[in-house]
Amino acid sequence: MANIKMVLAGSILCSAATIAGMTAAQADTWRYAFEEALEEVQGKFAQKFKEEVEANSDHEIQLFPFGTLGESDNIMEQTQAGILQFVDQSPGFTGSLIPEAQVFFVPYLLPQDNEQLFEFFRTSKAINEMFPELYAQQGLELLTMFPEGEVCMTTQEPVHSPEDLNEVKFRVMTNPLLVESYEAFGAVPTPLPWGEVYGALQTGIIQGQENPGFFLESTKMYEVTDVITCIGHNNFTTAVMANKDFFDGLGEEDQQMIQAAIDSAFEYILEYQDGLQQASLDAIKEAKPEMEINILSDDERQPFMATADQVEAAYIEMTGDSGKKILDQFKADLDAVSQ
Ligand code: 6CS
Repeated sequence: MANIKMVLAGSILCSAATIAGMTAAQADTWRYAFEEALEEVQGKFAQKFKEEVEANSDHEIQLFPFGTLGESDNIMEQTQAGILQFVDQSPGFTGSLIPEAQVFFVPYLLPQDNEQLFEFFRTSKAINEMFPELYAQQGLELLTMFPEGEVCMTTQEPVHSPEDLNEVKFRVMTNPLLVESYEAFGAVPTPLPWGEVYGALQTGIIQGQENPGFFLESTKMYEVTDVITCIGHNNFTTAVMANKDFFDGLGEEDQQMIQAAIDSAFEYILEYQDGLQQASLDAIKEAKPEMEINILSDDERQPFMATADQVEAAYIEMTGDSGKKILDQFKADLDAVSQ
């Protein structure tokens, strides 16, 4: 009898230990790197995602802001290698890995109205159904794409037409279509990773660059340039993805919890951007009153808009049938939200 009791007690202890062990093994720490600082848009998104994951599971998210693990290309490589579980990398850089992602750099393709733009990101088949397949081929589970704000140029001299960009060495993110686009705008495009931009402007290696308003302010681009020019040609897009082997290896419950956290961070980050562009431009003006900020008129924008067909043709040449399908779907999705 005593033996049976001991065996029973032993097996209960074993089961308890197994359950405890299982729970402990399930509470993982996941690493998430992004291309911006903690208080910039990608960092705000990441903080919200972390908050949601940690509130709804036993998992922990460790955040790695820009600079802590290298440049954008480095964090992408680390994610593909499985060292990181999550990464935020913008198509501006992913375009060299997934050429179709360059569709975001056909000028004047995205709507300038925020409500339309946000609805496009929510509903687009190209973004939510077609891009995930292309990212999967690179070992990445595409979780979401979202806009970060209207892109404006900062330069040393005023820009009112493509002629004003003549001979201007203009930094672009490292993808070939952005090079095409700024060539068509009349500049001398210079692809550089982000970490080199401030220094290159300071030393005169380049004389211009483009970024959304919040980033122009937070990274103090106004200290090394004198003019901001907004021509409405683009909104900065970024993407969050997971290492695909890691994601596929998770249980359905964790996968759903991650997607719900992403969805909630997506809505949060759109709301966060309400009024952000104007507030950032105002803050720049306050920090440097002599900064010239020019929002070009419709007439002044015309010659920039006229380059769109040429850049679109270059995109199709670079990406073939696959890129054309994405572009066609993109346009159909845009049509749907403009109704
Ligand atoms: O221009 C860039 O390279 C950077 N711009 C933004 C808004 N986010 C990250 C990216 O590295």
